[in-house]
Amino acid sequence: MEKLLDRAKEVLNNNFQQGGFTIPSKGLYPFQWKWDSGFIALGFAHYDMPKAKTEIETILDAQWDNGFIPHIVFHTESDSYFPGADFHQSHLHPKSSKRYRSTGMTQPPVFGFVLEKLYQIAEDKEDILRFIKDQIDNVYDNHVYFYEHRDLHEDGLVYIYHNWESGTDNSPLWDDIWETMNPPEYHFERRDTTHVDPAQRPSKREYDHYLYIIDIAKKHGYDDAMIAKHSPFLLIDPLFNTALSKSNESLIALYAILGGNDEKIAYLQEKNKKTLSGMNQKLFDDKLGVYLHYDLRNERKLPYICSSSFSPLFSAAPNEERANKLVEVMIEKFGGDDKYLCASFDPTHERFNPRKYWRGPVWINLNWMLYYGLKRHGFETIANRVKNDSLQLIEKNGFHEYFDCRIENPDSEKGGYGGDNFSWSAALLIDLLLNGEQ
Ligand code: 9WN
Repeated sequence: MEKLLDRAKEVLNNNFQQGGFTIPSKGLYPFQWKWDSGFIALGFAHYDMPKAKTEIETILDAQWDNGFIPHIVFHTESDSYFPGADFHQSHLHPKSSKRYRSTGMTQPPVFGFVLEKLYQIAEDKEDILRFIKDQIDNVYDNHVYFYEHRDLHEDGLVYIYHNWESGTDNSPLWDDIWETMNPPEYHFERRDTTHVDPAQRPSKREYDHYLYIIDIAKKHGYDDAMIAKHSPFLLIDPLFNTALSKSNESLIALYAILGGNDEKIAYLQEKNKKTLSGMNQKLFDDKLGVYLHYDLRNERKLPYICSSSFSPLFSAAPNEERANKLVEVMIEKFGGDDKYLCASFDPTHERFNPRKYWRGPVWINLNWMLYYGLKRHGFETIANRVKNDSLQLIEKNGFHEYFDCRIENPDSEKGGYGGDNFSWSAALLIDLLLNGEQ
């Protein structure tokens, strides 16, 4: 394990850039991504706290004046990624950053719980508290942004307007949304498929849908209210709301340690209560026994089980009965003896594809959340299985972006897919190895 740890550090160190940020994977993802940078900071925190701080400072420096944090910050002019800054045109929003070009969409709000983890990991508590004091209001402002601009029905549930906001970017769930759309054929040069086997990435037609939603948002200058009116993709995602709730909890805990922030604590407590009851009322499905995605545009639940369906374990949402049910479904459908936990999509479903991006493979960041979530709700044995499966997958295949969940893979020897030397696989392995016992 010592060797694996060294290799993980090497991956992170090599992906760290002069500009004070870390790319997810060379060539494939040459900029700074929002939720990646949170996970990356957790890895650095274990052996190079200054880099962990820099990672967070840099991404928060690109925050907009309305509290929004974009999903990609284009620090450089690299043309190895499409769609880049010229396509996204973040300047169309009047409150966008004047210093950085970015996208006009976001990703799951991880920075609250990332700051709390940094606090737990740090040896010098005074030093890390000074850092947290400097940064925490930016994260708080981001939560206020979500509750003021993305909580359509004021039920504490915030929406996403693009599949790339979910982080689980071409989940088979979105197929149901694509069926409601008919975007034009775009002419563009894909860059991802020059780095990765196209069989492991989304199709050209799927990209047409992705680009079309961005064009609609651009037409409205990335105005939230107009997007909520016009985007064909408007969803409540259990993973996104779980991250928000867990981060609310962490901000409350950190503000309490810092002292003198009663109003902010009261705001977060009130909102968090709503988010948790919203998740239980609107997203939990008694028949399937998991949390589902809710399609706001078409007013329906999407009846599919994916790794995000179990992610509320990471929060306080499930009571004992619901937590038991979640674990039962996870083991029954995703956890057979022939599989590593936890596939990103229901392996018993016809839309499951073990090699393609978010349509089946195991992702280490979801496993990381499930590991801590299972522990939180008292499922030690399964939590340890998720941890060991993650370590084994990396040990066997390297620091890939995603992994085949089949232990005996009939297709090939290879069980690691997508980008290689992938930063969050390395960062979260470091945390699982060094911090996983806490
Ligand atoms: C689009 C960077 C990102 C992750 C996402 C993952 C993938 C991008 C892409 O890579 O998405 O954001 O081009 O496919 O799905 O979760 O943040 O690692």
